[in-house]
Amino acid sequence: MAYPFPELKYAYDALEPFIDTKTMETHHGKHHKTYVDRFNTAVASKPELAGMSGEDIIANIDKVSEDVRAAVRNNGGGAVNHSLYWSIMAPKAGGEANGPVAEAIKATFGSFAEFKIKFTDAATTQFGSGWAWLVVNKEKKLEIVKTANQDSPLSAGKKPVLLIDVWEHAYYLKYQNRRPEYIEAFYNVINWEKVNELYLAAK
Ligand code: MN3
Repeated sequence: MAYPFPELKYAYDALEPFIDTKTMETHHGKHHKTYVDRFNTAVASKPELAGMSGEDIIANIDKVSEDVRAAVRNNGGGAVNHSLYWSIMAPKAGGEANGPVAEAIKATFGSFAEFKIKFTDAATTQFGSGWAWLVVNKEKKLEIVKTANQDSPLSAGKKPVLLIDVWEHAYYLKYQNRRPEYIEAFYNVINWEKVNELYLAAK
């Protein structure tokens, strides 16, 4: 198995002015590339993991042999999380949710505005490096969770449909310490079409 380093479906400058070109270049071309390379190195010596997708490995992290588990958790998580993060963003996107996931958001949180408050709060209050997520949990309900470092809700049996990277490398070049401004900007680039696709698959 070799976990793929995905091409972006948009140019590095396509998410301007919300996510800046330099951040995209470094984040995708350097940070993500490094996670993918280190993940592939970590699993190369484990034939039992060959044929499993990166997502399956992260979902079954407890079964990964202990000598490589930390490397797989951190770098495999970094590989899988970033691939998903790029896919749920797009140029000329954002705004309020639409489609089936919008119905589920309304049913779960009361309104899109209430969801936005709660998701923003999770992203703002994740202490240090990590992610905030909208997931479909084991009861098939939407839930907002946050994780530290490169941990994924997949490891807890939850299916991500939306995620925001709140590591400083995701925003520091443009926003410095102003994480809330980056989070607010992120809502302008959410690819709700992809989020709907993930939601329907998770249900
Ligand atoms: Mn990142």
